[in-house]
Amino acid sequence: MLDSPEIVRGQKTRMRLAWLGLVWVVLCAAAPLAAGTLRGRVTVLEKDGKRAQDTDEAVVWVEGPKVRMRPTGSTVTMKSKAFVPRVTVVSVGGRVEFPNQDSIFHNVFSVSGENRFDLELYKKPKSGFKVFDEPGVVRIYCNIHPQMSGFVLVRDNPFWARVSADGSFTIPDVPAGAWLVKAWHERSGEVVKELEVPAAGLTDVDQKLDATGYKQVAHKNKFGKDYAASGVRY
Ligand SMILES: [Cu+2]
Repeated sequence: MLDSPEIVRGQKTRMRLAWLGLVWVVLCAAAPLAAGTLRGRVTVLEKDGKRAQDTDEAVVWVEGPKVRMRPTGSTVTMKSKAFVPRVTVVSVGGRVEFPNQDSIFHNVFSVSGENRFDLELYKKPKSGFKVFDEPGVVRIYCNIHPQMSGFVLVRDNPFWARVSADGSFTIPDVPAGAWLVKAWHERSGEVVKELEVPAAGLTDVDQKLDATGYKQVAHKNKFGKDYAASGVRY
């Protein structure tokens, strides 16, 4: 028995839909996420009008894109009464180890908002760690030696880069979209640019950081007191 014209039409429509569905699935699997590379240059300007010698301690990052990522940590060594490296970048959930390689006590701590912590006193060969759960700029100090200071930058996506000594930076695979691009150096603070990042990326993301107004001020110890007044000696 022959099918009626309505049944044939219905079968054809179903087949066409099935084909369209298949084409859609193949296209989705084949098309990479639209993402491009951000390139640019950071200039840190000092009081004397010259460029900073430590431009490589500046960091550029993209705020906005949400991606799943495995936490990445780092190590900051306390060595010769200094944090090495002075500036570290980790992801949210990243663990930072703080080994003390000096034969004297150090006490790394921070009072930076939700990321505050205090690892108390230890010396070589002991180590301590902190897991950073909030994005932001975390200032780290030693409660014994006021001259020891450093920074942990906690980011909630992988789209960041340390700036090279010549000021250049490259952030690959930034998803296309409208994002905030921030550049930071400890003596200038942040500058923000709102950028529309196309799938082809951008090559001229230049940022000027003004460190001309920077003044070094004494910070407090973990008790919120002046170091000299605390009476702590080790
Ligand atoms: Cu110390």
